[in-house]
Amino acid sequence: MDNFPQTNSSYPVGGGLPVIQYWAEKTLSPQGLQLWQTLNHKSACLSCAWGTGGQKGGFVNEAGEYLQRCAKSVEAIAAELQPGIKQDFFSENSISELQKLTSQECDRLGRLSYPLILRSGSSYYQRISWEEVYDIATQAFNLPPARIASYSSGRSSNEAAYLLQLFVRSLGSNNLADCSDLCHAPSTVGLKKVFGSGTSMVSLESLEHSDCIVLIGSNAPANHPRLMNELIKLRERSGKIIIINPQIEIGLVKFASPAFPIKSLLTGGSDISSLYLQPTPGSDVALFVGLQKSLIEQNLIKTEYLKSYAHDWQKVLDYANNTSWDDITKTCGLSQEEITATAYIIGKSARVVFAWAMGITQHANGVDNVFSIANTALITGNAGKIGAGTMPIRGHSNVQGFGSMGVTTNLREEIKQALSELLGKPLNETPGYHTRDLITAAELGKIDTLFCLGGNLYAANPDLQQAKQALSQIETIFYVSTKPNLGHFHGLAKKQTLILPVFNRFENPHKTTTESGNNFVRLNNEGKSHLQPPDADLISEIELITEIAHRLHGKIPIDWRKLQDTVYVRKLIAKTIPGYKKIGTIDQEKQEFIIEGRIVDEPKFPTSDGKAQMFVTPLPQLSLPSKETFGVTQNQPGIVLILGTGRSYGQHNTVVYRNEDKYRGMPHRHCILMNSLDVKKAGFHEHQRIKVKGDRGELDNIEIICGAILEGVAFMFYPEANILFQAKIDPQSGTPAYKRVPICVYRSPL
Ligand SMILES: Nc1nc2c(c(=O)[nH]1)N[C@H]1C(S)=C(S)[C@@H](COP(=O)(O)OP(=O)(O)OC[C@H]3O[C@@H](n4cnc5c(=O)[nH]c(N)nc54)[C@H](O)[C@@H]3O)O[C@H]1N2
Ligand SMILES: Nc1nc2c(c(=O)[nH]1)N[C@H]1C(S)=C(S)[C@@H](COP(=O)(O)OP(=O)(O)OC[C@H]3O[C@@H](n4cnc5c(=O)[nH]c(N)nc54)[C@H](O)[C@@H]3O)O[C@H]1N2
Ligand code: SF4
Ligand SMILES: [Mo]
Repeated sequence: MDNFPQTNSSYPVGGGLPVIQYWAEKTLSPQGLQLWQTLNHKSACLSCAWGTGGQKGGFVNEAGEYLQRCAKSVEAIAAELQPGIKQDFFSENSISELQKLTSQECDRLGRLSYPLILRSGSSYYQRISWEEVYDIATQAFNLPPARIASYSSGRSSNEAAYLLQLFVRSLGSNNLADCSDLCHAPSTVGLKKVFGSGTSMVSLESLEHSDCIVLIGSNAPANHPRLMNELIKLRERSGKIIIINPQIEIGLVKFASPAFPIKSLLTGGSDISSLYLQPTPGSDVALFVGLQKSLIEQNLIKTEYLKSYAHDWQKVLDYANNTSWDDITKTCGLSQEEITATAYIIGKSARVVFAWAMGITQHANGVDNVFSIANTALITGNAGKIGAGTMPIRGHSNVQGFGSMGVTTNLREEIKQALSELLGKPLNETPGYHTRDLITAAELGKIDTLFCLGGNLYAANPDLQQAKQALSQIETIFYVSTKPNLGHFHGLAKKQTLILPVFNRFENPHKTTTESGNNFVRLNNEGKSHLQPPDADLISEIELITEIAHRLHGKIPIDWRKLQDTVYVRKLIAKTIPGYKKIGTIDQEKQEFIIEGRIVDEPKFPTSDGKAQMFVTPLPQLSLPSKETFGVTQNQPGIVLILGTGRSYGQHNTVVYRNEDKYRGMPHRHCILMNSLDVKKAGFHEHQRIKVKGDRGELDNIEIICGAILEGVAFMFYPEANILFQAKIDPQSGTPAYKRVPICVYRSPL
């Protein structure tokens, strides 16, 4: 039943040669020695949340397996090891010059190494001292709590995250927007409702016992490369891999991993997909309801399990039974036969893991997508046993830690209680702004001070024009960062914009911790930066947050300066964060650990009565606007398509490292990947330059590339594509539908 789709990529397998070339180039470069030292530093990989490194050494995962760092990790470290930006750079380049830089050019300026300010009326960022920064901060945070907000990205440590939320909450604000609002919020919201915990219930060890993985809306070869080793091992033990993705990602068909060098050399890589399904973007609920219907029809459901361990399962089964095959197949574009064959594999497998990423969450019905996956896991008895369960594949290397530490607008009751005891007062009950609400509030002039702990709030949002306008209504913005990005030059505040340089994970003068997507907490050793005084003047994130807090509150209700020693922060975390008790002794014992209560290997879930709660997931009503809606006439060459935006193989989120994407055959950033039938239908040809229009903006001179993508669907890179559209927002999670954007690809009349 293996089906191996074909692609037009110049690389017939994912991974392989380009990855090895990149390793060789980087590690043999003049920077090579430093790179090797950093790779061996005892700290977690900076890049993705799969998690590698820590106390066992830079190349080891939590199972103790060696050779676990991928080229993405090298890419991230190499960028951090760049020299500091020269003293005179900012006095020689005005803001309008800086605004001409691309994402890649911003990153290549080098490391930020001294504090900068851009005052209204001035055209230049100027160096200032930390004393001046603290003076400005003391004034900027001395305002009504509703007018203060933070945004964060998941690269910083648990300790910094904990202090950030403690500081913001101590001011009386709950406005803790986070990049996870744009990312896995639907997984957190959905899984919490179903199973009582918003994270993966599968550990790496448990994953190694699975005999079937359903991988949905994830481009793991690019974004979580070491997950590919688990997929290869699963195929080697005769397990099945079902891929659900409208686009054929070459590395999901065949992948050459450096962890399996002989196999890669002899066979050119390992087979990944046993079955590759290409549903219409945004239709996964229909596919999963179809799978449920077919499982019922094939008598492959576990009724006794449902009776014992789940609520409302009958409603879910009734809904699947009563939904017609016609509605299901028309919505998702897959045939009944394909769905039946897939249901058979799932139903006959002993231990199935359902894993997903942005193809599931970044939709107007992202939470429903997650519910429909969880329902399918439950009706086949695949939740609450070793080798099975639900596994959201998280993004940034510590994004999950940020959530655990309480950087969220949906704070768990236990944490709320513990924090109010710590702060000696009840927490403010006014709901906080998540990222999209923050943009709206800022646009309405409701925010005066914004503290960004990492990230790129400007370029990560849909509708860049709106983001820029919204940020320009804020009086003061602090960008706490390691390297310059588009946001620093386009997301400017009304009165003053500050860029504050900080050490990264392997440079901090104290130990920190991070949490992987598999719920494993790693300890990061102290390090040293290559950026040294007098040119460089960086501090740690911990020092920055605690010093501002100290200037505002002194020792009330806690001694903020004492918290500059992260041992004390860990003591507070151990006391106030559920499942994190072991962090209290990690300094003495160096014992990294799996967070208590997260891995579920018996069908007793962390809900109030131990049972899972199932939810009916209505089929989405999917439609596309006409050409005329975009102002393009019927007789003009062009076509309306569903655009999915995402990452190339050479970028980390809004930061571009390399222009080309060899695996998809896209030679630069200004390409659109289309199905060749659509290209023909529209009256175009491959490599033609066309216009792409969304509901908010237009990009011109975009090159058409034909690729293995479903008919009617197109793919472009973010953040550039964020100029085009105002995304729909999932009402249950606040996450934008970046993966289903109506666009018109057209050409002006000659
Ligand atoms: N190297 C590198 N690593 C990264 C990142 C990076 O930028 N670079 N970013 C990190 C972060 S923050 C995140 S969140 C993750 C992102 O990791 P991914 O989620 O893997 O990244 P995306 O590029 O958003 O790709 C999502 C996949 O979903 C598919 N898809 C699109 N629409 C649909 C749909 O409707 N249904 C289904 N089933 N599939 C769909 C797309 O074709 C694509 O293959 O990676 C993390 N790791
Ligand atoms: N169209 C479209 N838009 C999207 C997405 C999509 O798929 N399509 N994906 C969304 C997703 S999943 C996410 S997570 C967001 C990403 O949104 P963000 O997390 O906001 O953006 P990043 O590009 O990861 O942020 C990069 C910056 O972080 C800073 N940084 C790096 N390391 C550190 C550190 O250790 N400390 C500090 N303080 N700063 C550091 C650097 O200055 C770097 O420039 O984008 C979202 N936007
Ligand atoms: S898979 Fe992720 S965590 Fe592991 S080395 Fe690669 S980027 Fe780092
Ligand atoms: Mo993300």
